[in-house]
Amino acid sequence: MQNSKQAFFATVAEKSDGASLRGNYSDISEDYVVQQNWDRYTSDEHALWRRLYQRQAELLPGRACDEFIESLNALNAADGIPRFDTTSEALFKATGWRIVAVPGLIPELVFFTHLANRRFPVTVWLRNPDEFDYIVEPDVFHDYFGHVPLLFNPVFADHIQEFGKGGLKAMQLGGLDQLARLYWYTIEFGLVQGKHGLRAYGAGILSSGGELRYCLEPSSSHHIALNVERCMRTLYKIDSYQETYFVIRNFKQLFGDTAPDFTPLYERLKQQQPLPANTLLTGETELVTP
Ligand code: HBI
Ligand code: FE
Repeated sequence: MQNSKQAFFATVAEKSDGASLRGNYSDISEDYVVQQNWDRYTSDEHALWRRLYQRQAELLPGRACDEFIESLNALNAADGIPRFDTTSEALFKATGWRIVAVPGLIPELVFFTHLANRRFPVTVWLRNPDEFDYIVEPDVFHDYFGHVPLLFNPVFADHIQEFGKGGLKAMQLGGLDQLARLYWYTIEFGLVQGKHGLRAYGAGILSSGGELRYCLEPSSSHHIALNVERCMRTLYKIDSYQETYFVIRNFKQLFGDTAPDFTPLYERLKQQQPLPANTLLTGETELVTP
């Protein structure tokens, strides 16, 4: 599955018209930034946003980390698709980040360059009603509801910028596959130790009705402490719940663990077979027991 994801992004890079993707990539600029055109959203789209928001908001207590819930509430984004420029003003004051509107998935190089410059790409289109429970490509609900709130947290915001810089480096070192796994298992599907138990901080979980329930329940999925090298070896599937969840103690750990130069790590990983998504290695302790 990992290669199909890589091929998928390579397709975006090759076909700049992005014909295979939902968004409108015609006459796209170098940085893939477009206008949000907020006035073009229909009342049906705002109503669908409200339904998506309401469904997730009811699930957050006891499942999402405190930092996410606090930031989300401050965004007042429940009533309809938010205006990115209004959010950007508040976000810039909080942590120096801005939102940039994009037509959908964009090539790695462009994506990481935005992150390295404290610009978070947010897709402008909203899913169809029949995609209420699952969507393959990130839409505005996944990107805004899932990713934007934690950009108000200073430690997390610094981490995402470092991640962007790390992505550019990984592309030079041939470590993109490994770094994409780290991104997947932390920024998209990561869990953190909360005061009262494990909590979700990954955007892919927080924007998913099903996985936000599933990820904390005892199941056949593993819940193990994050080890960056182990995580970078672990394959993932893009169309099912995670078979392994990696758990951090706090955002400082995430920032600290990803600060070192990964060059030697990429070299070691190139010599090793990737691990299937459902691997549990000897010595690894399950943090959620049935
Ligand atoms: N483009 N718009 C957008 N959003 C993403 O999350 C994204 C992307 N392009 C590349 C990419 N993610 C991956 O390289 C990362 O998930 C590692
Ligand atoms: Fe995402």
